[in-house]
Amino acid sequence: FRAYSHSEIARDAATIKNSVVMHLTATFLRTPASIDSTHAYLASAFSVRDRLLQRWNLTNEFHDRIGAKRVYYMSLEFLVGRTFDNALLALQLRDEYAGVLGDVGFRLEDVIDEERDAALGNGGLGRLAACYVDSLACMNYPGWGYGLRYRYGMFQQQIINGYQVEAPDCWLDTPNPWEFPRPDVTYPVKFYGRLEHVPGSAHRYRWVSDVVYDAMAFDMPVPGYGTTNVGNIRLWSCKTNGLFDLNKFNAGDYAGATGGQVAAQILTDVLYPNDNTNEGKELRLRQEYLFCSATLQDIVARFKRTGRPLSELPDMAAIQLNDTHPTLGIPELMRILLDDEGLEWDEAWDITTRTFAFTNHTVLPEAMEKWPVPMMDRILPRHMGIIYDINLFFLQRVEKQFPDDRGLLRDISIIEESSPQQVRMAFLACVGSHRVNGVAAIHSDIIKQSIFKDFVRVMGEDKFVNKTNGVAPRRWMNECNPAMSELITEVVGDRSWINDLSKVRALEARVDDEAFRRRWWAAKQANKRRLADYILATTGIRVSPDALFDVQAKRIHEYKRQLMNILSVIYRYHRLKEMAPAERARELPRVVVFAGKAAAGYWVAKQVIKLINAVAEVVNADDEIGDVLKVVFVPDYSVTAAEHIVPASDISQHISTAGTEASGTSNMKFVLNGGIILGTVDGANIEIGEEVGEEQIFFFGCLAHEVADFRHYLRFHQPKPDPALQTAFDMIQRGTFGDAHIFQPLIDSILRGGDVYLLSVDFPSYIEAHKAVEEAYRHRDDWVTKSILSVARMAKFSSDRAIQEYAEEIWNIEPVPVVE
Ligand code: 26W
Repeated sequence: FRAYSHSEIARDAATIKNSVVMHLTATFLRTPASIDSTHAYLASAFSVRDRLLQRWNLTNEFHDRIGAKRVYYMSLEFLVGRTFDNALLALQLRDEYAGVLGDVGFRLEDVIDEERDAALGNGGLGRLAACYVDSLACMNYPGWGYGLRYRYGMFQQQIINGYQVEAPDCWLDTPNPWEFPRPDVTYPVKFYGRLEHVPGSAHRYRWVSDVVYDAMAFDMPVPGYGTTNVGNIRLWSCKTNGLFDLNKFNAGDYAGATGGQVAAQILTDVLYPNDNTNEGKELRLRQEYLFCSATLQDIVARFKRTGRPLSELPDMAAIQLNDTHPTLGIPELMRILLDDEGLEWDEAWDITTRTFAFTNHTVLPEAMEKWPVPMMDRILPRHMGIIYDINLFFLQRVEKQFPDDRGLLRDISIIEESSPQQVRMAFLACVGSHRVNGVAAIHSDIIKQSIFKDFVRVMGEDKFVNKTNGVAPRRWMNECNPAMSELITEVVGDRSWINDLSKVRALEARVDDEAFRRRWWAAKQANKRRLADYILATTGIRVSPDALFDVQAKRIHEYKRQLMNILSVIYRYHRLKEMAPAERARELPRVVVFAGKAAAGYWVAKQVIKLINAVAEVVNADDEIGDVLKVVFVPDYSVTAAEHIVPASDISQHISTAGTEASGTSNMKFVLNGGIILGTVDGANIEIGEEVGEEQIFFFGCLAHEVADFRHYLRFHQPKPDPALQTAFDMIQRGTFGDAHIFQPLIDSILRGGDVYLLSVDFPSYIEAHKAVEEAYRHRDDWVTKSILSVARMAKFSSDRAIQEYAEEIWNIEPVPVVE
């Protein structure tokens, strides 16, 4: 028993080898003679998982024993990626496993490549959730993530004939060593039905329904680097053991017999692949409710085991809502407290608002979640009633504060008076939380002036705070960039910087050390060669590692302006074609890398992918151009792909229209890996510029406060493209990249669609900024200085800093290192 109840982990080669062979034979029915790469991975992963388990139990028993307050990070998305390498590094077992695997003829890198990403997220919001649980674990904060265990994660992107084609991500077809099924942790979740008022009570109802699904827990351990602490993400899967209809089966209706089960399983079958667009689909609402109900039942059950009175729930639990997607947690907690626990409204509401806090991640109007009242009333009649009451009491309060302001009541109401009426989830989240935060300084200001303007008047400014995003240095430096990490470790003197990023400041002292600078450059070159290999393997395109690597990797969206990027590439191609060969030979060779997925139903975004691939095909085949310009679309962008791409960039583009990108997090990752940003004055770019210094970042474009006027002007006037932009249009329209008419809608979005994202406005300064980048890159010495100084000054953007701010200013929780 002792082996599984203490934090010490066996590290000697013999014990590791034994445990790997044990899993190979006993878990996978293979022998050392019949081992392949897949089973080398599975057996090693299971052996590492045993070691994690041991600490998982210690951690959670310890937190229970000391009665620690926990934070629960509720998110419909956790974009974790791979776990094996991350766990090896966290447990400091990487060399040991490399040795054992080497003995049986496998390279650790190849074995690592056998793992499939856990791609349970779309992009920024989902990856942020994964970085945050990583930080919680590393910093010894008691806390769990809660989410859904989708059977199909983010779709796989294939590029066929230049177009994106989606294929399902069947990530669970192979055994998943990183989850623990918990059939004993299963909760019933109701849908539809009717209400019965409980006589003699004011706010108590019985909700009667035949449609009851089961949500079953799966736990994913989150390895804490260099600490005993192991975090957890608890994911719910929907099942329905009760719903197999034996009567129908006996009558020969086999499809009917399993119909109920199928209807339930659908709830956790797929991740909605939308980033920033709310589709308003009924299945999504049911998904969200299944998630919220199971999570709140679990949190309340755990709290009740402490024996404390419910009034103390906010002293034991803080719940963070990752955008509005889990907002039904608010009326669900109210339902539990009122109907199941018999509390009075005021006490239940006080407990609820002191428990919840809410993060907003976007200001795009099309992303705002709204649910039609009739739909909500049908699926969740009790919650609709609770929301009406929440709104009633809230509006009564507003009315008292601002008598006779009908406009204000209409604008601030949780129920939008449209037909049909809609529940505004952001407003519900705001009313039901004690703190609302944005994810970068500019974004937190913007939400106070736009979507939550009226709430600032009513509830005061202090409720609205900023928590600038951060990223985990474990994955986004130490794991993905070993070459640079070794250099940092050497300068710092040890590996302590991985859990305390403030230590990277020490790099500044080495910025003039010639030998060090050469090794810094060499590390970047090595990463570029590795990416060049990856590009060759995934696209068949050969690129030179000596070129400038210019990267834009993120979801494809009009506001992120990949279109502006590819139009500038077209213009560059035109200029190169106009040059004499001798002049062309003096140009700075450049590899322009794109990567990213478009939502399956987002037609314009998919046309942009087609345009990028069409341009790539022509440019890359042009012998006159050769290595001076290469264009690459790396397919199937993922966390793992990012781990190849991010460390290899010289310049990365974060070029959203000012005021549209809430924060961005890949901007932080690229700079933490010694890359320089070409970006707009938007999101976290601004704070990155403040930290690293204006010399180290290339800004261009209009400012957020200028956007409204430009948009207004462009609603009534056709934009006048500058000569460079016109040149790019002309080339497309001449058919240089194939059928011109398929790209005309993209041009029209600028010329006839009001140019909502202001490409025509920013294009000239964008081209100028590219020239400045080129000029700077030619001065290699200055460039290396920029790169080193940037990394040295990026400590703020560790997710550890972000989590500490949340812990101290919102959650009121403390780190508690596990003591045996
Ligand atoms: C309901 C449909 C839907 C799905 C996802 C709406 C909105 C979303 C997310 C909020 C989109 C998202 O990932 N937002 C990104 O969040 C990151 C983490 O805070 C920010 O860095 C990005 O700027 C923001 O776009």
